[in-house]
Order: sequence, then structure tokens, then C-alpha cells
Amino acid sequence: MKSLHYGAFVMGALAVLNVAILQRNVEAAPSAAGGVRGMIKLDGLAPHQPAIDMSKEPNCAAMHQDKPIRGESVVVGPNGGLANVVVFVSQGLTGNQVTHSDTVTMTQKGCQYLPHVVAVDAGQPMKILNADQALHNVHPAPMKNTEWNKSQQPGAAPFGVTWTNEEVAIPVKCNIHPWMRGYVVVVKGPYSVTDENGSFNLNLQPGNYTLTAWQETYGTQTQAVTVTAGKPATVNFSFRAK
Ligand SMILES: [Cu+2]
Repeated sequence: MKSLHYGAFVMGALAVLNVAILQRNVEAAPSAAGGVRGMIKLDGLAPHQPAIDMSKEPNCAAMHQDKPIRGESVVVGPNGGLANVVVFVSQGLTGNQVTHSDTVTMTQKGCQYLPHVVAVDAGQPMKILNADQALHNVHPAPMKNTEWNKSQQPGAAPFGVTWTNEEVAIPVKCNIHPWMRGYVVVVKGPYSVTDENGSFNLNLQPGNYTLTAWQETYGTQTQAVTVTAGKPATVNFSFRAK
């Protein structure tokens, strides 16, 4: 009994010690990378987005029966945050930056591209998926990359694609469903795509940078920012509604 208690005591003490060591490691971890965060807002009223008629493709129409899908050229959240804006570094990268090796996915679901805007690092693997019971045809229209055009049957395996050259932005359409439209934004280095809160976050080494924010209807805006170690910088963008 006594030794059992002793054992439990030792285990407990070890656990406390472990936690202490872990905490110390967390605190002592060097924070070389700084960050830039911010909000992207729409200044003014978002344009009316008509509901999309998908009756041509009953499978997809049925999926949106309760909530029709609207155009996505301007998507604003409840707090005025502008969604689907890509923020990236257009000047100041030193080659010391994060490179992306994870695979980015664009899914065709309910006859929409999810997400509507995909950002990708030049050379980063990307895959395209058909989650619908409908035939799709993926047709990007790049200017600085190779154009292609691929059909994808329901249940077909995803296919991979990489983009060699930076290009902001490549429109993607489906030749079968004219309402389907998405964008692939090919950048170099870190990027962030805003959600409906309009917020973004970039991890950057200390230095001076120019950030560019791209939105499909309103175009691009740039701002300079200085990143210092361990202290997040804030940059906000505002696009004027038109
Ligand atoms: Cu389609």
C-alpha cells in the first residue's frame, strides 16, 4: 500500500515536472516570426446578388432548395467584413519565408466552387474534386499559366494541378453550368484568404513588406508594413462599394 502511494506520488511529481518543462519550452521558444493581421471591410452597400437558377441541373437545385445560392462576386459578413479577399506579399520577400507543401483543394459541390476563391503558392500542389452527382467541366482561363479544360464525372478521382507562374487571378468556369465561377490566385510566399469576418493573418519574418489585397470585383490595394519580431502588426484595408 505504502509503495503504491509512493509510486503515485512519484508519478504525480513527474507529471508536474513535465508540465513545468513543457511550459518553459513554450515560453522560451524563439519567436523570430512576427505577424501581420487585419480586417478587410467593404465601405458602402454590397451590390444586390441575384439568386442563381440551377433548374438546369436538378441534382444541384435540390441541394439548395431551402436556401438558394446567390452570386458571390461580393460577399460581406454581418460586421461588414469582406470575404474572399486574398492578401499576399507583393514586395519584400527575402526567400526566407514559409513555403507551402500542403495540398489546396477546390471542390465542386452543389454546382459551386468551394471555396469560391482559392489561393495557392506557385508550385504548391492543388487538387480538384467533384462531390456532385453531376458532370462538371473545369476550365480555368489563365494568362500567365497554361490553359486547360477537363471534364470530371460524378465519383471520378480528384485530379492534381500545379501553377508555375504567379497570377492574380485566374478565373475558373464550368462549360456545362454557366453560373459556376471561381478564382485561383497564384502568389509567391505566404497568403491569407478572408472569411466573412474579413480577417486575415500572415506569418512573416521581421522586415519591410508591401501587402496586396485582391478582390475579384474591386481589384487590388496595397499597403506597406514593417514586421518586428514577436509583435504583430495591424493593417486594415477598405474597399469602396460601387
Ligand atoms: Cu459544372
